[in-house]
Amino acid sequence: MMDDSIFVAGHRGLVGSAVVRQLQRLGHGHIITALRPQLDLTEPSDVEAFFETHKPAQVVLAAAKVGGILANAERPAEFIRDNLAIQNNVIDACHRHGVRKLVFLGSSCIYPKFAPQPIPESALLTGALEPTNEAYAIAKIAGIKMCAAYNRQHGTNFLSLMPTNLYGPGDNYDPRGSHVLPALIRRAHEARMTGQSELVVWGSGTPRRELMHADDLASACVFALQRLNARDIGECINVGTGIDLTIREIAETVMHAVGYSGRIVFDTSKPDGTPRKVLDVSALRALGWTARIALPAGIPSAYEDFLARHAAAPTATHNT
Ligand code: GFB
Repeated sequence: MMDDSIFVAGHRGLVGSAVVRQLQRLGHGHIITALRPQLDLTEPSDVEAFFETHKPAQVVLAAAKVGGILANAERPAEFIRDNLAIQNNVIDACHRHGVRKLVFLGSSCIYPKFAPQPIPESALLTGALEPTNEAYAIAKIAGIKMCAAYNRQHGTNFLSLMPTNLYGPGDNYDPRGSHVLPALIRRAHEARMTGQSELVVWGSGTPRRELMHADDLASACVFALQRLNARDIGECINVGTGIDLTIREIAETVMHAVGYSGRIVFDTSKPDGTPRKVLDVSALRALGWTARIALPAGIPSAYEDFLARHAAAPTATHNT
């Protein structure tokens, strides 16, 4: 694997940048990346020309249109259109250009809103989805099924990894578009800097979320590149910590890391989303991989990244 060329699609995003860092740490010498002006992954002809030129041996598809609960709820058309286009183009190109292994990344929101907890992979397509992110989830489910169909019909080795909610360096801190952890880091920071007595937290504070550092997902991606094959797993495999907290507890953990000690107030005009979605991570653990970065240890590095790079300029949500 270390000699293969690896195309990391979405290398400027939270996940892709972590995968590149991990590969570089391991001394991998042939990492292929492309910036959006040179390669628009939603354009079939761009993707075709890129694969023809670079002929990657392996691919990590970390490019996706992603966002938090509000972005998903407000712009479902963009989430389903862009994600279907990106994955259709890349998955098909991987087959036509003989890519040895593809790691496709989905999300824990592919599972039904009221799935058994912790959620096993077998819960896929057993119930209705959470409405706030249904469009995104349908696109990701289509990606899983497309990889499985190609494996079945063409004998490809396309693996679908389903990570839980992620955070870390390179995150999106846009107040309306971001996921909960970067949103709270930013808001707690601003509350501290401006001496506010209250921190606004969306929803009721009772939903539970499992949060994993992007470096842990990157380590799982490298593990998959090195050690996993599609025939050894089902149609998808969960990647998470197996531990979740309430939104209130997550807010308190962020406040501690940021050094802010005001009062939490809940804005119940904002959606709660799925009540709980902690992943059953026993399948990947049995194959030899576990997450290592506990939330209290991971948040300070995310906060440092926010201070260094994002305090003034929010990143775009489209990570291609
Ligand atoms: O990370 P998040 O936006 O998305 O988290 P999901 C939403 C939860 O955090 C809800 C609460 O319970 C919100 O009420 N929350 C509290 C906040 N304060 C905030 C805040 O300031 N910003 C945000 N964003 N939430 C995502 C999907 O669902 O899960 C994506 O939207 C993706 O498609 C991801 O699948 C894994 O966890 O609800």
